[in-house]
Amino acid sequence: MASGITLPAMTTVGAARTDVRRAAVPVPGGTFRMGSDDYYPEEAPVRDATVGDLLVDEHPVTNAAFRRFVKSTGYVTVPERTPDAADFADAEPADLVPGSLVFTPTDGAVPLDDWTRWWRWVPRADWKHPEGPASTLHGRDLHPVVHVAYEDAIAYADWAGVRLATEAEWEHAARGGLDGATFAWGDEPEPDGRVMANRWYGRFPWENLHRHGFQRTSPVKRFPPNGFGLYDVTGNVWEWTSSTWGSTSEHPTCCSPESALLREDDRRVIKGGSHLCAPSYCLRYRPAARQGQTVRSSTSHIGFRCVSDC
Ligand SMILES: [Cu+2]
Repeated sequence: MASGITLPAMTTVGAARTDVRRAAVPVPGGTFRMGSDDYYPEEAPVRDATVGDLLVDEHPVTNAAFRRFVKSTGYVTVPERTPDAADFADAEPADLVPGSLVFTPTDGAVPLDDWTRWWRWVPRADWKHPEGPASTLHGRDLHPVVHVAYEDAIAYADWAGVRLATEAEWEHAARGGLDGATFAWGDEPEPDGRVMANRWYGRFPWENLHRHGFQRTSPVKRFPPNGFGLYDVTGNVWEWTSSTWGSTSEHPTCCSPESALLREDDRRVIKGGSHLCAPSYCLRYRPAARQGQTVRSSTSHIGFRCVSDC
Protein backbone atom coordinates (compact mmCIF):
# COMPACT_ATOMS: atom_id res chain seq x y z
CA MET A 1 0.00 0.00 0.00
CA ALA A 2 1.32 3.44 -0.86
CA SER A 3 2.51 5.28 2.18
CA GLY A 4 1.94 8.72 0.74
CA ILE A 5 0.82 10.66 -2.26
CA THR A 6 3.28 12.57 -4.35
CA LEU A 7 1.74 15.50 -6.09
CA PRO A 8 3.17 16.44 -9.47
CA ALA A 9 5.36 19.50 -9.22
CA MET A 10 3.84 22.53 -10.88
CA THR A 11 6.30 24.77 -12.59
CA THR A 12 4.21 27.06 -14.73
CA VAL A 13 4.35 30.45 -13.12
CA GLY A 14 3.10 33.47 -14.98
CA ALA A 15 0.71 31.79 -17.38
CA ALA A 16 -3.01 32.49 -17.12
CA ARG A 17 -4.61 29.76 -15.08
CA THR A 18 -8.06 28.31 -15.22
CA ASP A 19 -7.70 26.09 -12.16
CA VAL A 20 -7.48 28.94 -9.65
CA ARG A 21 -10.80 29.35 -7.90
CA ARG A 22 -11.63 33.00 -7.91
CA ALA A 23 -14.77 34.87 -7.03
CA ALA A 24 -14.68 38.13 -8.94
CA VAL A 25 -17.42 40.59 -9.75
CA PRO A 26 -17.72 42.89 -12.76
CA VAL A 27 -17.14 46.55 -12.01
CA PRO A 28 -18.21 48.80 -14.86
CA GLY A 29 -15.66 51.42 -15.80
CA GLY A 30 -16.33 55.13 -15.93
CA THR A 31 -15.31 58.54 -14.69
CA PHE A 32 -15.54 59.26 -10.99
CA ARG A 33 -14.40 61.87 -8.47
CA MET A 34 -11.18 60.55 -6.98
CA GLY A 35 -9.68 61.71 -3.69
CA SER A 36 -11.06 63.95 -0.96
CA ASP A 37 -10.55 67.55 0.16
CA ASP A 38 -11.92 66.90 3.66
CA TYR A 39 -9.37 64.67 5.42
CA TYR A 40 -5.64 64.24 4.83
CA PRO A 41 -3.56 66.37 2.44
CA GLU A 42 -2.29 63.37 0.47
CA GLU A 43 -5.85 62.68 -0.75
CA ALA A 44 -6.43 66.15 -2.19
CA PRO A 45 -7.44 67.59 -4.52
CA VAL A 46 -10.61 65.89 -5.68
CA ARG A 47 -10.19 65.31 -9.43
CA ASP A 48 -11.85 63.29 -12.17
CA ALA A 49 -10.37 59.88 -12.94
CA THR A 50 -11.45 57.42 -15.63
CA VAL A 51 -11.03 53.68 -15.48
CA GLY A 52 -12.04 50.77 -17.71
CA ASP A 53 -14.28 47.77 -17.04
CA LEU A 54 -12.76 45.33 -14.58
CA LEU A 55 -13.33 42.02 -12.87
CA VAL A 56 -12.48 42.60 -9.22
CA ASP A 57 -11.93 39.97 -6.54
CA GLU A 58 -14.93 39.85 -4.24
CA HIS A 59 -12.66 39.98 -1.21
CA PRO A 60 -8.96 40.13 -0.33
CA VAL A 61 -6.86 37.05 -1.09
CA THR A 62 -7.33 34.61 1.81
CA ASN A 63 -4.85 32.42 3.63
CA ALA A 64 -6.43 29.39 1.94
CA ALA A 65 -5.90 30.87 -1.53
CA PHE A 66 -2.36 31.95 -0.74
CA ARG A 67 -1.60 28.46 0.57
CA ARG A 68 -2.67 26.97 -2.79
CA PHE A 69 -0.25 29.31 -4.52
CA VAL A 70 2.64 28.42 -2.20
CA LYS A 71 1.89 24.69 -2.41
CA SER A 72 1.99 24.66 -6.17
CA THR A 73 5.00 26.94 -6.66
CA GLY A 74 7.14 26.59 -3.52
CA TYR A 75 7.19 30.38 -3.35
CA VAL A 76 8.96 31.93 -0.35
CA THR A 77 7.67 35.36 0.72
CA VAL A 78 9.91 38.33 1.51
CA PRO A 79 9.37 38.11 5.30
CA GLU A 80 10.41 34.43 5.22
CA ARG A 81 13.76 35.24 3.61
CA THR A 82 16.92 35.97 5.57
CA PRO A 83 17.75 39.67 5.13
CA ASP A 84 20.83 40.36 3.01
CA ALA A 85 23.73 41.56 5.15
CA ALA A 86 24.65 43.99 2.36
CA ASP A 87 21.40 45.89 3.00
CA PHE A 88 22.01 46.15 6.76
CA ALA A 89 25.66 47.05 7.18
CA ASP A 90 25.33 47.85 10.91
CA ALA A 91 23.43 44.74 11.89
CA GLU A 92 24.90 41.85 13.88
CA PRO A 93 24.77 38.67 11.78
CA ALA A 94 22.69 37.04 14.52
CA ASP A 95 20.05 39.74 14.08
CA LEU A 96 19.66 39.05 10.36
CA VAL A 97 16.76 36.68 10.69
CA PRO A 98 13.49 36.62 8.78
CA GLY A 99 10.57 38.40 10.36
CA SER A 100 7.85 40.98 10.02
CA LEU A 101 6.03 43.78 11.83
CA VAL A 102 3.30 42.64 14.20
CA PHE A 103 0.74 44.89 15.85
CA THR A 104 1.04 44.52 19.61
CA PRO A 105 -1.60 46.23 21.76
CA THR A 106 -0.24 48.29 24.64
CA ASP A 107 -1.31 47.93 28.30
CA GLY A 108 -2.81 51.39 28.37
CA ALA A 109 -2.87 54.79 26.72
CA VAL A 110 0.32 55.83 24.91
CA PRO A 111 1.23 58.90 22.84
CA LEU A 112 -0.29 58.35 19.40
CA ASP A 113 2.57 60.04 17.56
CA ASP A 114 4.96 57.13 18.13
CA TRP A 115 4.05 54.02 16.16
CA THR A 116 6.95 52.05 17.61
CA ARG A 117 4.86 51.68 20.77
CA TRP A 118 2.45 49.27 19.09
CA TRP A 119 4.42 47.87 16.16
CA ARG A 120 7.00 45.22 17.01
CA TRP A 121 9.38 43.54 14.61
CA VAL A 122 8.92 39.87 15.41
CA PRO A 123 11.52 37.32 14.27
CA ARG A 124 9.92 34.59 12.12
CA ALA A 125 6.54 36.24 11.95
CA ASP A 126 5.24 35.50 8.45
CA TRP A 127 2.01 34.71 6.64
CA LYS A 128 1.76 31.28 8.25
CA HIS A 129 2.63 32.66 11.71
CA PRO A 130 0.91 36.03 11.86
CA GLU A 131 1.89 36.85 15.47
CA GLY A 132 5.20 35.01 15.43
CA PRO A 133 6.48 31.39 15.45
CA ALA A 134 4.08 30.22 18.16
CA SER A 135 1.01 31.39 16.22
CA THR A 136 -0.74 29.48 13.46
CA LEU A 137 -3.41 29.95 10.82
CA HIS A 138 -5.69 27.53 12.65
CA GLY A 139 -9.23 28.84 12.20
CA ARG A 140 -8.04 31.60 9.89
CA ASP A 141 -8.29 30.01 6.43
CA LEU A 142 -10.79 32.64 5.34
CA HIS A 143 -8.96 35.61 6.83
CA PRO A 144 -7.01 37.81 4.42
CA VAL A 145 -3.39 36.75 4.05
CA VAL A 146 -1.04 39.24 5.76
CA HIS A 147 2.74 39.68 6.02
CA VAL A 148 2.99 39.89 2.24
CA ALA A 149 5.31 42.44 0.66
CA TYR A 150 4.51 44.07 -2.67
CA GLU A 151 6.51 41.57 -4.68
CA ASP A 152 4.74 38.71 -2.92
CA ALA A 153 1.40 40.11 -4.06
CA ILE A 154 2.76 40.47 -7.60
CA ALA A 155 4.07 36.90 -7.56
CA TYR A 156 0.65 35.60 -6.53
CA ALA A 157 -1.11 37.67 -9.19
CA ASP A 158 1.30 36.50 -11.91
CA TRP A 159 0.69 32.90 -10.92
CA ALA A 160 -3.08 33.37 -10.97
CA GLY A 161 -2.98 35.18 -14.33
CA VAL A 162 -4.41 38.38 -12.85
CA ARG A 163 -2.94 41.65 -11.57
CA LEU A 164 -3.20 44.29 -8.88
CA ALA A 165 -5.47 47.28 -9.48
CA THR A 166 -4.05 50.74 -10.00
CA GLU A 167 -4.99 53.16 -7.24
CA ALA A 168 -7.68 54.74 -9.43
CA GLU A 169 -9.16 51.35 -10.32
CA TRP A 170 -9.12 50.30 -6.67
CA GLU A 171 -10.77 53.49 -5.44
CA HIS A 172 -13.41 53.40 -8.16
CA ALA A 173 -14.24 49.80 -7.25
CA ALA A 174 -14.27 50.57 -3.50
CA ARG A 175 -16.70 53.45 -3.96
CA GLY A 176 -19.31 51.00 -5.20
CA GLY A 177 -20.92 53.58 -7.48
CA LEU A 178 -21.45 56.17 -4.71
CA ASP A 179 -19.60 59.01 -6.42
CA GLY A 180 -18.08 61.44 -3.92
CA ALA A 181 -19.36 59.66 -0.78
CA THR A 182 -17.16 59.62 2.31
CA PHE A 183 -17.44 55.89 2.97
CA ALA A 184 -17.92 52.87 0.72
CA TRP A 185 -21.54 52.71 1.95
CA GLY A 186 -22.44 56.43 2.03
CA ASP A 187 -21.75 59.41 4.25
CA GLU A 188 -22.79 58.04 7.65
CA PRO A 189 -20.03 56.25 9.59
CA GLU A 190 -22.54 53.75 11.00
CA PRO A 191 -25.91 53.90 9.26
CA ASP A 192 -28.63 52.94 11.78
CA GLY A 193 -25.92 51.98 14.23
CA ARG A 194 -24.59 49.16 12.06
CA VAL A 195 -20.94 48.16 12.17
CA MET A 196 -19.92 48.33 8.50
CA ALA A 197 -16.33 47.16 8.62
CA ASN A 198 -13.60 45.65 10.73
CA ARG A 199 -11.97 48.80 12.05
CA TRP A 200 -10.83 49.66 15.58
CA TYR A 201 -13.51 50.19 18.21
CA GLY A 202 -12.32 51.51 21.56
CA ARG A 203 -9.35 53.64 22.50
CA PHE A 204 -6.35 52.94 20.30
CA PRO A 205 -4.08 50.99 20.68
CA TRP A 206 -5.06 49.19 23.82
CA GLU A 207 -8.81 49.00 24.33
CA ASN A 208 -10.72 46.63 22.08
CA LEU A 209 -14.46 47.13 22.11
CA HIS A 210 -15.28 45.59 18.76
CA ARG A 211 -18.89 44.50 18.88
CA HIS A 212 -18.07 41.43 16.78
CA GLY A 213 -15.17 40.50 19.02
CA PHE A 214 -12.48 40.74 16.36
CA GLN A 215 -9.04 41.48 17.76
CA ARG A 216 -7.15 41.46 14.49
CA THR A 217 -8.14 40.38 10.99
CA SER A 218 -11.59 38.93 10.44
CA PRO A 219 -12.90 36.34 7.99
CA VAL A 220 -13.72 37.96 4.66
CA LYS A 221 -17.37 38.73 3.88
CA ARG A 222 -18.45 39.32 7.49
CA PHE A 223 -19.58 42.88 6.79
CA PRO A 224 -21.95 44.23 4.14
CA PRO A 225 -20.64 44.47 0.55
CA ASN A 226 -20.54 47.78 -1.28
CA GLY A 227 -22.71 48.66 -4.26
CA PHE A 228 -20.60 46.59 -6.65
CA GLY A 229 -20.80 43.52 -4.39
CA LEU A 230 -17.25 43.91 -3.05
CA TYR A 231 -16.47 42.91 0.52
CA ASP A 232 -13.85 44.24 2.94
CA VAL A 233 -12.81 47.21 0.81
CA THR A 234 -12.88 49.09 4.11
CA GLY A 235 -10.92 47.97 7.15
CA ASN A 236 -9.69 44.46 7.88
CA VAL A 237 -6.44 44.83 5.88
CA TRP A 238 -4.85 47.55 3.80
CA GLU A 239 -4.48 46.40 0.19
CA TRP A 240 -1.54 46.82 -2.17
CA THR A 241 -2.13 48.60 -5.47
CA SER A 242 0.26 48.83 -8.41
CA SER A 243 0.49 52.63 -8.28
CA THR A 244 3.72 54.28 -7.23
CA TRP A 245 3.52 56.61 -4.24
CA GLY A 246 3.77 60.32 -4.92
CA SER A 247 1.70 63.39 -4.38
CA THR A 248 -1.62 63.22 -6.16
CA SER A 249 -0.78 66.19 -8.36
CA GLU A 250 2.33 64.48 -9.64
CA HIS A 251 0.74 61.11 -10.20
CA PRO A 252 -2.99 61.47 -10.67
CA THR A 253 -3.58 57.89 -11.79
CA CYS A 254 -0.06 56.67 -12.08
CA CYS A 255 0.58 53.06 -12.93
CA SER A 256 4.12 51.97 -13.49
CA PRO A 257 4.96 48.61 -15.05
CA GLU A 258 4.80 45.94 -12.39
CA SER A 259 7.83 44.20 -13.84
CA ALA A 260 10.07 47.23 -13.35
CA LEU A 261 12.97 46.51 -11.04
CA LEU A 262 12.11 47.48 -7.48
CA ARG A 263 14.42 49.42 -5.22
CA GLU A 264 14.38 49.01 -1.48
CA ASP A 265 12.92 52.48 -0.89
CA ASP A 266 10.30 52.35 -3.66
CA ARG A 267 6.79 52.83 -2.38
CA ARG A 268 3.45 51.66 -3.64
CA VAL A 269 0.03 52.98 -2.66
CA ILE A 270 -2.00 50.91 -0.22
CA LYS A 271 -5.74 51.51 0.14
CA GLY A 272 -8.73 50.72 2.30
CA GLY A 273 -7.51 51.11 5.87
CA SER A 274 -7.37 48.22 8.32
CA HIS A 275 -8.65 46.80 11.58
CA LEU A 276 -6.35 49.32 13.27
CA CYS A 277 -8.07 52.43 11.91
CA ALA A 278 -9.74 54.25 14.79
CA PRO A 279 -11.68 57.51 14.61
CA SER A 280 -9.49 58.94 17.39
CA TYR A 281 -6.30 58.06 15.57
CA CYS A 282 -6.63 57.28 11.87
CA LEU A 283 -9.61 58.16 9.70
CA ARG A 284 -8.40 56.14 6.76
CA TYR A 285 -11.23 53.64 6.53
CA ARG A 286 -12.49 55.46 3.43
CA PRO A 287 -12.03 54.83 -0.33
CA ALA A 288 -10.10 58.10 -0.82
CA ALA A 289 -7.56 57.36 1.90
CA ARG A 290 -4.10 56.26 0.87
CA GLN A 291 -0.68 55.52 2.26
CA GLY A 292 2.71 54.89 0.70
CA GLN A 293 4.28 51.62 1.77
CA THR A 294 7.84 50.59 1.00
CA VAL A 295 7.74 47.60 -1.32
CA ARG A 296 9.70 45.21 0.91
CA SER A 297 7.88 45.96 4.13
CA SER A 298 5.25 43.63 5.44
CA THR A 299 2.96 43.86 8.42
CA SER A 300 0.12 42.06 10.16
CA HIS A 301 -2.39 44.48 8.63
CA ILE A 302 -1.54 44.61 4.89
CA GLY A 303 -2.89 42.20 2.30
CA PHE A 304 -4.15 42.50 -1.27
CA ARG A 305 -6.82 41.59 -3.79
CA CYS A 306 -6.53 41.06 -7.53
CA VAL A 307 -8.32 42.29 -10.64
CA SER A 308 -8.40 41.37 -14.30
CA ASP A 309 -9.51 43.19 -17.42
CA CYS A 310 -12.73 42.09 -19.02
CU1 LIG B 1 -5.76 53.63 9.57
